[in-house]
Amino acid sequence: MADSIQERGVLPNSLPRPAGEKEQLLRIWSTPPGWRWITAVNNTVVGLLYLGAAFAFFVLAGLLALVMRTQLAVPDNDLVGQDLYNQIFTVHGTTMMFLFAVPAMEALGVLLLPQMLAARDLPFPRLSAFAVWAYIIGGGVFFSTVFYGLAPKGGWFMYPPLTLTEYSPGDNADFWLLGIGFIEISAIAGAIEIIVGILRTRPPGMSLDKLPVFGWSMLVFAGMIVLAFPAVILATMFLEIERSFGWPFFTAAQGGDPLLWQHLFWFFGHPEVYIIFLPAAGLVSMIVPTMAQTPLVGYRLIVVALIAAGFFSFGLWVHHMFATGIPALSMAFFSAASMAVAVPSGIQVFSWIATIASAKERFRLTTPSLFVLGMLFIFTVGGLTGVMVAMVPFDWQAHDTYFIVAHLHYVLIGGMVFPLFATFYYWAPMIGTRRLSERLGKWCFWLFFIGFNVSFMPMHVSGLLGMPRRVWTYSEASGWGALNLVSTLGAYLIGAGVLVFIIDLIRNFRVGENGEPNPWQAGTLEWLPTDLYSTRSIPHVTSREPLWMQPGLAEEVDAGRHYLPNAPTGARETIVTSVIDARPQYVIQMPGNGWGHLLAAVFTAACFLLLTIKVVVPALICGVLAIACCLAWVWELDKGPGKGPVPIGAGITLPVYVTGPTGHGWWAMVILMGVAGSLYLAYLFSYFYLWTVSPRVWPASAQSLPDLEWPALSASLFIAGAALFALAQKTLAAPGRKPFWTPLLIGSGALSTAFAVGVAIVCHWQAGLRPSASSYAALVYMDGVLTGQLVFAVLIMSLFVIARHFTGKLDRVRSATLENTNLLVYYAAAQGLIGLLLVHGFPRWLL
Ligand code: HEM
Ligand SMILES: [Cu+2]
Repeated sequence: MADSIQERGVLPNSLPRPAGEKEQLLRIWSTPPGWRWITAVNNTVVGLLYLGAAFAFFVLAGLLALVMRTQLAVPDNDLVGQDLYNQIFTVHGTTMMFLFAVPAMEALGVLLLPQMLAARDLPFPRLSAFAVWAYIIGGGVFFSTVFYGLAPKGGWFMYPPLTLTEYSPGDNADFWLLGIGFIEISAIAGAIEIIVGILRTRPPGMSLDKLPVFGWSMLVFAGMIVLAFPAVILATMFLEIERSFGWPFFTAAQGGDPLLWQHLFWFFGHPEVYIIFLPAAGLVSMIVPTMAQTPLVGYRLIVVALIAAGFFSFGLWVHHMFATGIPALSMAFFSAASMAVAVPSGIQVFSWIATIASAKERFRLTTPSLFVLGMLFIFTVGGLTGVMVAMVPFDWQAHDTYFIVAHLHYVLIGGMVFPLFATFYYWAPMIGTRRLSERLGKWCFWLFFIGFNVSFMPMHVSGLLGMPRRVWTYSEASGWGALNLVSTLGAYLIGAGVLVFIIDLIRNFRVGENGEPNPWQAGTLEWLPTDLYSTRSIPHVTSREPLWMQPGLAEEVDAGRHYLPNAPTGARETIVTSVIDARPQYVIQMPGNGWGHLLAAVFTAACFLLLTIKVVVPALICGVLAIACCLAWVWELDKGPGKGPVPIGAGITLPVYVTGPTGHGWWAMVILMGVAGSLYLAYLFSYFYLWTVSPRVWPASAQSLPDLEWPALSASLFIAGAALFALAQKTLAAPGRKPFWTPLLIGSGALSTAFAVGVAIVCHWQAGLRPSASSYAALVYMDGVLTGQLVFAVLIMSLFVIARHFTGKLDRVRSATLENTNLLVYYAAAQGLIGLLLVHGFPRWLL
């Protein structure tokens, strides 16, 4: 199709564009003036806010790092006491990992992807705006706990039993648990937006094979978030429930196991490192070709390496547990696997070097290039120490010493912070009117690079000399004083480098209309001339570097000569294309600015934070308000087919409303089910894991279990519920008609599903099982909790769909809302049935 459009000479469209078109686009996509910009949902505004917030958290956590380094500069220092030091390193680590690194990458996704895909926006702008506000509010409150002595002290990985109520009384640990659980939900919301955006809003012609590498890396990134974050969400649920209600998941005396936390945490925590690193690698793969003015060497190999690294990183979590006394065989396996994962990273490093070597003229040593080269050096050193600690005997030596602190900062700062600074310098002219200063940029780089090595290189040595991590002070006699002083001086050099960057930013960066459209002569679409509406028209893409291969494209696009040069429905919209080969499928109508998502974020954050300090009733009120705001916001989403098919240029006419598997909403729902599914898999893992650890608390005979009639009843109710919803879908009539049995079927389906969960829980209570009795009992009730929360969502969505029925917004054509509800119902029923099989069948059928 790509060629035929060009051959037919349809694009670029040579007819003059009608007057006023551009003004209309500007009006539709405008951001409200003054302080009301906070209601904006446009990715350009929200993405910048997101990135700004993430960077602010980097600076804040960096200041805490300086406090730590100052404390450690000389032996026997008493600048901060032990308790405060514990809070500071916990908040530093947690903020860097959860409030800076992951959000910064999501922010770049929200900010850069629409431009790289020449989409007017990603498909769920309000969802991203919601996620951003939730993160800013929740993160801000979490960070501020360090000023009130309320901050957690258990380290960023919060190992129990240290973090159980016995050893961590007070609310400090709860702030970590609820704060982080909540921020992860916002990360997942962002990941859904990114996946659907990359798969469905690419410009016509940009088949997956032509997707910019950053797009690929974000796809892997978001997919990994969907798979990995639920494990830690489940772990935080376990720990919070154990702290609040005493269900023993981690207390060994009652059949729990602190190692369960470690498994769940590192099943997330190891991939987390790649979640942070892979998008950064994607960014480097965009910058290097531009600076070398030549296509990336081995595009396909890089894509395979990204996917492979993402995939294998899930198999490596146990290497964080070599010192816990796990079986030797599994140590051998995970040790080998950990060394093997160096291969995909190596492929990427070699491909960048090859690209630099094959530069047409000379590789341009700009500030972004310097940061990329700095990254190559630092990250490689971190990778080498990584291979060292992947070896079990060495790990036993170095575990929990400053060697690990050095290693992890080499990997994280080399792998992520340097690419991020390269990104700032490289993409600033795309967003603002000016480039950042090359002169100040070089100062920033050298201060940062030298400071980093001065600070962290000596930590390898102090670690090997035995200095443990997470100590607030050490004695003169240890002989670590000189090394620590050097480390501290280095840290201040880093601080100076960051300061230079901030000064540069203030002096040279202005947000607004584009100045130089393509200052680095890059080949990808984000360097097309843009405005608030993104590009003036959406180009037809025929190569991986369209700006290099399709001369004149920028002018054509800016003159409105490609797709969708106007706003045919009079509102925000963009083209949705097919997943593999990006054929235009329909025009998506997108929401504009509004308050709903913002208030929803405020109330959600308030609900979680009030729960943390156990102010239950106001928390519940905020919860209800949050749900109400969400409903008000989604009410407008299903706009219906009212506007009819519209022409988008090149003789193509597209519908503005689709349902079923073509629709973007359906995709989001399916990914959400993936999230729920990985959460449940983590639960299944926990169930069998604790059974193998402490079979003694598992029932010894079928007598202590409820009779089989109960699960049978529950199962039939689940099945009936799903069937009633399926039937309701069938009763949908032609527009304008409202058959009375539709709401009846939906309502009874929802009740049936709710009773199913109720029966499953009640029968255990009847049989005398109490959740705080043993880890077995706690897990049984946990199944009810997990399916129960899905059913809670089903109940709310059912009321919503019924309301739509009565207001005439639900019929055979306009059925997306019910369709999505049904997907959730089917999923909930399936999970419910698996749960019944698990808790009633196992270990009954083994007895
Ligand atoms: C910018 C300069 C930075 C400096 C000077 C610095 C310094 C430190 C120091 C001294 C510790 C050790 C605390 C202890 O064990 O007593 C630490 C821990 C840590 N840092 Fe950094 N850091 C920096 C940046 C980062 C970045 C960018 C990240 C992640 C993206 C990060 C993640 C962590 C983590 C996860 C820990 C472990 C916390 C724990 O043990 O619970 N740091 N940092
Ligand atoms: Cu790891």
